[in-house]
Amino acid sequence: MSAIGYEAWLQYLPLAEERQQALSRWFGCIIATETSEVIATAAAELERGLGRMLGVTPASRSSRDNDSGRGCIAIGTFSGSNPSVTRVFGESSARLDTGAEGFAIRTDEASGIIAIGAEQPAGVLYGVFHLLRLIAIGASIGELNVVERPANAIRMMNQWDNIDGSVERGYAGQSIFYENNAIKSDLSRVEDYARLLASTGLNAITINNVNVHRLETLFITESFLPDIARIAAIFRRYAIKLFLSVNFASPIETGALTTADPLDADVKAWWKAKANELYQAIPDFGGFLVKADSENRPGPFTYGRDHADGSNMLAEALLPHGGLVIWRCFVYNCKQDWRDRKTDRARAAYDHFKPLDGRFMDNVILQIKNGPMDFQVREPVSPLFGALPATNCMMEFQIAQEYTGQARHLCYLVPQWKEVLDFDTYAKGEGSYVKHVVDGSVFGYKHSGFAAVSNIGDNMNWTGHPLAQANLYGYGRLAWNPALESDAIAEEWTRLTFGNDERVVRTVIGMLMDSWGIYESYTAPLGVGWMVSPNHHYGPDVDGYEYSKWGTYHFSDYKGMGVDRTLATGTGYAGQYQEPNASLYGTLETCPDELLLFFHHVPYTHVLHSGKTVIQHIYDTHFEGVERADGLLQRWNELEGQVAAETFKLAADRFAEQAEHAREWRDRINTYYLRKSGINDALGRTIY
Ligand code: GCV
Repeated sequence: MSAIGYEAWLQYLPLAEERQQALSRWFGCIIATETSEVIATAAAELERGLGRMLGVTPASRSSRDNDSGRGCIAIGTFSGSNPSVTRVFGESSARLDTGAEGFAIRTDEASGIIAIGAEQPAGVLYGVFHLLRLIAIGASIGELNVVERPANAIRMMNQWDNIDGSVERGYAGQSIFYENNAIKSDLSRVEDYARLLASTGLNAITINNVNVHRLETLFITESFLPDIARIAAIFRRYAIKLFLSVNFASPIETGALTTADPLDADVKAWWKAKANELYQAIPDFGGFLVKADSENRPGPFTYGRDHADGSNMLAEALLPHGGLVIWRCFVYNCKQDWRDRKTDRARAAYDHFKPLDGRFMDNVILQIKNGPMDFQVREPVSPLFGALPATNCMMEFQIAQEYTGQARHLCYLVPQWKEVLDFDTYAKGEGSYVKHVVDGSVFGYKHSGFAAVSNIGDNMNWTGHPLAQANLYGYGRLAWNPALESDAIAEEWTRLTFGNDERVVRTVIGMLMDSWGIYESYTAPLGVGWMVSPNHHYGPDVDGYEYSKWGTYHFSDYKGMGVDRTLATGTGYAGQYQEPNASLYGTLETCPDELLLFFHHVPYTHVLHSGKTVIQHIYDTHFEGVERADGLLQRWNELEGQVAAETFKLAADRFAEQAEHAREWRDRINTYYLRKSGINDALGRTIY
């Protein structure tokens, strides 16, 4: 029993004695002959992991000098200097489909070697984490013949950390990178974070908030670059490339120029010089992430230029160095008039970027949020996926639970992300799934992949809610392989974190898998979204954003609710999808229940496919949601004594808060709709 905390899923709990003995015959020594620092990281991880699980640390060898009398584990690149790796994979390594970053693991009974081989050191590191994971979850390793390669080339984390130590939408404490307007001098925690990320297969990180404020604008200047280079060096040891969010108005805000016009010759020259300086400090620098013309951030619109002009200018500067520009599509009018029912925030990303398809340079990638609004508990998939055949695209998820309970409610998001990834865009006929748009295969993108907003902070358990670690872990695993099932990922995480006690494992997986549905049932109904308190976004406030400028409305009146986004009578958003999705969503009769109010304004008496009226659905789900939130607390309480006391208490307090808070959601929403509609609950339950 150990606390879910700092070690997260890399606890390497000691195995049962019998298994330790059975395994020890394979681990007489660790043979790593190459000098690469990533391979050194991999070898150190093997020592640590095997040492803890087996109770004895295998000796390290830099050549095949096996005096242990037992088998050994050999790690290295296929073309490297490790003869044991070559012996096991032989000529066949050329035919192993590992790609640049994948790996192969093979057990060779004849030589007594388990070999981990890869094209590149990064693959060796991923292979080591994979083998340690197999051992920890109880898999057999006697006849391993594994070949894995990541589906996505870019597997990135986005930190929304600020130099003052705060984290935008952070629910797990302060930044691990910054404090008091400086980069921390002790970065040991950053190293431990790099290790966690690499263990799930991530290979890129942006270390500052996309809202780049005054001091963070200076990250690309000599005031900060030496410290940024220190951070890059840490991530490099874990095969993770460092990116920075940059301020589009940097030429002005650093005091160099009076314009940031992307077509201005001085501006172009300034960014080119900047890129040279950056690559001198960090030779493997990844590139820029840019939020422009969005939520009051500067951008090319100021100069009458468009987003292709803006991103291409930066891309030209980075091109000679192999750098990338990741340009966010979260661009919409945040000063909308709520009286105007034709302007639709959901349309904005597509309306801005679809006409620009084909105009972006090869080293620009558009980063698109999974839905058209903003990380709601339920929204449709962004219609931009599949609509940009000639522009590199990548996915943006949010691991931080901004609208899904803020690490106080349990909401395992992997099933939601899976639904997005498995959505068929029909971009090139049936089977053009989002996961294949973002892995680049549908349109043959040059660069593509995944990004997500992190959910970590300096809380000792990283994520605030101990079970929110499952989202961090699950994101990395999905970025590596979107075909993994949600429950399989939940099971891996649970076993790695809690050990292999079947009762604990089954209970935790069940709770994780039910949690998204539970959260959805007591919050905003049928895909309409929001209904949260303005600004901090925690807790219910049905009309909190109803008369605001943010473009997030539910339009409830005494007769009905929902947003008419049809082509015929509404904003036309449904028409941004390709057929058959456009008709599916645009037609009242075929629109799936869970998204009904996203696409249609209907009377409260409208009958859903489920057979219930909208109003009765609202009442029923909100009453059930509270019961099921109570159920989470009860299920957790049954694990008392089975889970480390500290973890048990931390989570129990949060489950109690969730159950209590679910009541607040239920009563506010049910009361609001009873008062608006005047229609009583068919079951006569208490509504205020
Ligand atoms: C980083 C939402 C969030 C903002 C966030 C923004 C974005 O609006 O509430 O905090 O800003 O999305 O993704 O840029």
